[in-house]
Amino acid sequence: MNRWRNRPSGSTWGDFGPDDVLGRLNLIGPEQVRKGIAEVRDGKVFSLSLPLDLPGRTVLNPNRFPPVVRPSLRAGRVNFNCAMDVAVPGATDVMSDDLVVLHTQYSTQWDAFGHAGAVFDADGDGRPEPVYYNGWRAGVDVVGPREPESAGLRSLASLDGAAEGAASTSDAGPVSITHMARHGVQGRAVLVDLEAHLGIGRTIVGYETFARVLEDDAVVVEEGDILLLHTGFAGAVLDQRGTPVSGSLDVGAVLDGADTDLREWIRASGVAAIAADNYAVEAFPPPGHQPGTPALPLHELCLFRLGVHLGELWWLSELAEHLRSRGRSRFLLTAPPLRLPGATGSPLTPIATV
Ligand code: UVW
Repeated sequence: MNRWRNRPSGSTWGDFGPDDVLGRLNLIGPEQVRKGIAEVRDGKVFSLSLPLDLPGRTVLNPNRFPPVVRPSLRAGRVNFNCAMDVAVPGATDVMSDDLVVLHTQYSTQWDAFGHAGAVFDADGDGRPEPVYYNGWRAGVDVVGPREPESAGLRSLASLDGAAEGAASTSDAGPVSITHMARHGVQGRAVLVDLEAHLGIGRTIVGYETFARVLEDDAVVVEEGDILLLHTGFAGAVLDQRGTPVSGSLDVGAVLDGADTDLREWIRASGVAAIAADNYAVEAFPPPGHQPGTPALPLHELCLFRLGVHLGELWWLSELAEHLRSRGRSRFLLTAPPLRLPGATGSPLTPIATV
C-alpha cells in the first residue's frame, strides 16, 4: 500500500516507484553518462568547490558555522605533531590526526530531499502532516530529537555513545543524502551564465529573463541533464576573504521560486538536479511572501515535489569563463556527495571535465 493517497500537483511521486529515494537521479543512466563523456573535448578539469570554510562567519545563515578542525587524541596525548613513541615505545614516526565538526550545508553542498518537506495532507485524512518527497513521513521515516539540548553545537559537549557510533541524534533515512552518494552523480551538465547577462547586482530571475538568457546563448537543456547556474555570487564570497558583513553578500542573480512559468519550465524540462554558485539558488526570504505558502518555494518544488536535488555555493566562475570562450555550455559533471548516512546534505568537490 502506498504511504500516500494524495499526490502533490505536478509532482513525480510514485513515477520512479512507491519506495523511490532517488527522484530524478533515476534519469541519469548509461545513456546520460555517455552523453556527458561525449562533451569531453579539451581534456581540461575544473574543481567546482569553494574552500569549505567560506563564505566565512555566519552572515548567510546564523545557524551554520564554518568547520571546526581539531586534533584527535593518541594514548591520551594531543595527536598533532605527535611522537609515535607515546604509543609504541622507541618508534620514530611523527603523527597528526584530526576530527571535523561540519555543518553539512555551510559551503559547497548538495541538499538532500530531507532538507525541505512540506505540511501536506498526503494520507488523505483531511489533516495536513509534515511529509517529504514521495510521501516519506516526518517522525516515522525521518526522525530527530525534539529537545534543542540534543541538537546544535552545544550538544557536542556530551557525545555519549560516540565510541559505538551511537551519538547521532537525527536520521533522514530514505530522504538522506546517502542515496545520492550510493547512486553516484556523473552525467551531462549544462551551464547557464546568468552573470554574463545580468551582472553582479542582485536580480530576481523569473521565467522571462531566464528564457531570454537561454535563447541568447543558444543553451539547450534536455531531460536528464544537470542544470548549473552561474551568478558570480561565489566570486564575491572569495573576494570577501571569509569576512563578509551584513548585506555584503546581497549580490548576484537568484531565481524567483514562486514564478509559475519558471516552476513549469523546471518541471517540464526534466532536469535531473540543479546547482548554483549562490546561496539558496532562489530568493530567500522571498519577496512578497504570502502566509500559507512556502518560504523556499523552489526548494518545495524541487526537493519535495519533483525529487530534484539542489546544490549551492559551488565555484563556477572559471568554468563559465572557459565555456564562454569556447562558445559551449555542456560538459561532463562528476559530483557525488559524501556517503554520510542520515544527513540532509553534504559538502562535495564537484569536478567539471570539458
Ligand atoms: C535555507 O536553509 C534558508 O536555505 P538553504 O537550504 O537553501 O541554504
